[in-house]
Order: sequence, then C-alpha cells, then structure tokens
Amino acid sequence: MATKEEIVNGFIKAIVDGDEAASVMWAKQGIDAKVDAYELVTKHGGDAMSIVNSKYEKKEFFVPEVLCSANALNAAVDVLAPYMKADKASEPATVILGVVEGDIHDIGKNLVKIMLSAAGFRVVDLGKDVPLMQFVDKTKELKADVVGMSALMSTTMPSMKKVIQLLQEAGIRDKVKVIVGGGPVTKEWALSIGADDRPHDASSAVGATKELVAKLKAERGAW
Ligand code: B1M
Repeated sequence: MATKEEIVNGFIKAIVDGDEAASVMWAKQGIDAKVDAYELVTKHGGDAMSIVNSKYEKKEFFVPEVLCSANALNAAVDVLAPYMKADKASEPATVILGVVEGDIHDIGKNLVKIMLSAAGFRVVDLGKDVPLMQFVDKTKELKADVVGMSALMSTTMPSMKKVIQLLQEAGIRDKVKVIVGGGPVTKEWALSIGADDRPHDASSAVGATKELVAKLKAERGAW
C-alpha cells in the first residue's frame, strides 16, 4: 500500500496535471489508507489549486488547463464526500446555498454543501451563477434559516451585498442568518455588508451555521 506521503504527492500532481483518472485513483488509495478525506481535499487539493493558480498567473497555464485541474479535484471530491465527517447539528435548519450571479467557481461551495449536509442540515443547493433574486425567492418559499453565498472574484463579491439588500427589501432579513465565503471575502468586509459571519472554510461553515441557527431560534418567532 502507498504511504500517506506518496498518496498526497500523487494526488497533488494528478490535480495539477488535470488528470481526473489519477486524482480519483489517489483519492481511493487515500480512503484505503485512512487518510483524512476532508484534509486531502481542502489542504492538499487546496495546495494543488494554489500551484495551478501560480502557473496561471505566470501564463504557463491558461483557462482550459485550470478547468481540467478543477475537474480533477471535483471528481476526487465526489469520491471522498461520503468519508467527510462533521459533528452533528443539534438543531435542524434549512440552508439556501449558492455561488452568486456571474461566478462559476463552485468547488468551495460544493465542499461547504458536503460538510453542512454531513452535519445534518438540509442544504438546498441553487448551484453556481445564481440570479440574485433566487436567493430571496427560495428563502421565502422554503422558510429557510440560513442563506449561504460563495464568490471567488472581486467583481462578483458586491452581489452578496445586493442579496442582503434584497432580503431587507422583501422584509425577511430578520428571519434568516447570512453567511458568505470565498477567497477574496474577508470577515471585515462581510460584516460591513451586513452578513452575520464569514467562515473561512467548509469545516468552519458548520460551526458558524450551528451558532447562528441557535441564535436565530432564540431571537426569531415563527416565520
Ligand atoms: Co478562476 N479565477 N476564473 N477559474 N480560478 C480565480 C478565482 C482567480 C483568483 C485566479 C487568478 O487570477 N489568480 C481569478 C479571480 C481574480 C479576482 O477576482 N480578482 C479568476 C479568474 C479571473 C477567472 C476568469 C475570469 C478567467 C478567464 O476566463 N479569463 C474565469 C471567470 C469565470 C466566472 O466565474 N465567470 C475563471 C474561470 C475558472 C475555471 C472555470 C477555469 C475554474 C473554476 C472551475 C470550478 O470551480 N468548477 C477556475 C479556478 C479553478 C480558479 C482557481 C485557480 C482555483 C479556485 C478553487 O477552486 N480553489 C482560482 C485561484 C485561487 O482561488 N487562488 C481562480 C479551491 C477551492 C477549494 O477553494 O473556492 O476558495 P475556494 O473555497 C474555499 C474557501 O474559500 C471557502 O471554503 C473552501 C475551502 O473549504 N469557501 C466558503 C468558499 N465558499 C464559501 C462559502 C461559505 C463559507 C466558506 O459560506 C457560504
């Protein structure tokens, strides 16, 4: 059986090479060797995407290569998802989740979905490039408890602020908690636009959601 080091290095190389078959093969070896599935994806998959990013910035890679790497990581995430564990939520809650309009970077959002679902939350995934009003409409329709938005680009981040304004205009901002995340989103900025929290990764999204749901249920009456 391969060592943890061999698995991690093979996994990173497979993603950088955009080799889906190899990333899935290393993910399966990771499961057999009991490598932590969440760590393999977020830490080592994240390291791989940082290498891809630096190659993109140096113009050694272009969008098609980046896309192949993203697909290789996503394929491994599919294999590893059932092995990612999170502490169970004590309160049930519905989370509306999506990547905001104009943005198709969905790997991070998919990880957030996996971890929130593993914790027992009902996650309604609106997908990527989500029209802003859809966050509001789904929240109303499902009487949701939390709205989670992801954005990876400085050009799409302002849409998060717009959704919060739309929730306010619809008169339901006080019925839900809002979490936002993604590479360029800082905690300071998140709070400045009226979000309730900015978990820095998928695992901390679980802790933040638990805390906010407990707070919400204490402050909010029935929908
Ligand atoms: Co693009 N892209 N991309 N890209 N891409 C970035 C984001 C960029 C920083 C690269 C760069 O220029 N250095 C840059 C944005 C620059 C900026 O905004 N200032 C960029 C650009 C410019 C673009 C295009 C415009 C390129 C072009 O076409 N010329 C284009 C835009 C497309 C669009 O969205 N409209 C584009 C396209 C693409 C691909 C399609 C090829 C591909 C995405 C494929 C996919 O997602 N299915 C892609 C990729 C892969 C990247 C990089 C290299 C990697 C992103 C990633 O998947 N990281 C990225 C560079 C980078 O981020 N350094 C880059 C791994 C992932 C696990 O991390 O998503 O950050 P992340 O998620 C983390 C946390 O952020 C957090 O949890 C996760 C970890 O647990 N998190 C949350 C995320 N959402 C959360 C929500 C929460 C809580 C936590 O609560 C709700």
